Amino acid sequence: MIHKSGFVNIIGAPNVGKSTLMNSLVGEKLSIITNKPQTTRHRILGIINEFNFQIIFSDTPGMIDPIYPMQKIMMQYVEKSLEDADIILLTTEIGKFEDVSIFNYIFKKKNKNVPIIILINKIDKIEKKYGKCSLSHTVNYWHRLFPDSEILPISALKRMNQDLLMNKIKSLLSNHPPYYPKDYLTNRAEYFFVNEIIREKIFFFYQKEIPYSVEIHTKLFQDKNTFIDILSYIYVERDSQKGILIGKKGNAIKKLKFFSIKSIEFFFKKKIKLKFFVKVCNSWRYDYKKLKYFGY
Ligand SMILES: Nc1nc2c(ncn2[C@@H]2O[C@H](COP(=O)(O)OP(=O)(O)O)[C@@H](O)[C@H]2O)c(=O)[nH]1
Ligand SMILES: [Mg+2]
Repeated sequence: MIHKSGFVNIIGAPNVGKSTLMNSLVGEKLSIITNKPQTTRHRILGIINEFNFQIIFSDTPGMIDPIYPMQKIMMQYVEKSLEDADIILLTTEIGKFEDVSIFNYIFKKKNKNVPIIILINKIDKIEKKYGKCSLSHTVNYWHRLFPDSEILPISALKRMNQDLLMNKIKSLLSNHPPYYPKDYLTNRAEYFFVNEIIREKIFFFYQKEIPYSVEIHTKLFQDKNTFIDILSYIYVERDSQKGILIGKKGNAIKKLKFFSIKSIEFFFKKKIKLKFFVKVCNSWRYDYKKLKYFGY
């Protein structure tokens, strides 16, 4: 039997729908999604296994010009995923015309023969907001930048053209044995998803710099048969942020806990006991040592 396998890496600007796309392709919510940029901080693998193929998707942080150390590390993940890709899904959205310097960068970093598929996402918005001509505008713009690449309009949210995309990917895969055991869905451990789910809730419930200043570190994840016992530390960068996170009479953190539990229970399909500790870790985003401690 011929087995095909390969790394399909999703890259693109912040907020274009990379995480939504990976989750919808894999059929599991592995990556968190918010309407704010720079939600995804790590590279996350999502694996599809069939008897004759294995596709390893990578969701990556949005491409930006990095300013502080955490962003620099985030961009190293993007760089790495340009280097090890077998297929690149360069994702953008309808009506978006990005800076050309990004593409020069992609060409410089990627391997010569690696095909790029350009995905123009969010085409479900055509009728409502943009009108049909905007799609042809966007397609033309990308075609000029990448004349050799296939361009596919999709909607990750509404799963439009997903079959077309999957067929295209399969046709480009090379013969190769599986890279991961065939029951693997991701490269991440359970506590990683706990961290990410809590972080997603923080993006929803808190404003301004709070979500960007927060890091979660799950110290305990113990499956006790009838429930899972979890202890998560929430780190903020300053004392004042600790107050905001906890809120008046602890109301804010109670709400955070309630909705985190709901989502974690949904993810693991099991009852959860969750405990939070809020701690201050001064300016951790700017400190390579602390970033390393947090797994960056
Ligand atoms: N209308 C529409 N919205 C989408 C689509 N895909 C993603 N979004 C929204 O775009 C926002 C950013 O999505 P996300 O997957 O987090 O983008 P990422 O930063 O590129 O990973 C979220 O509010 C998504 O719900 C789509 O196909 N159509
Ligand atoms: Mg993302």
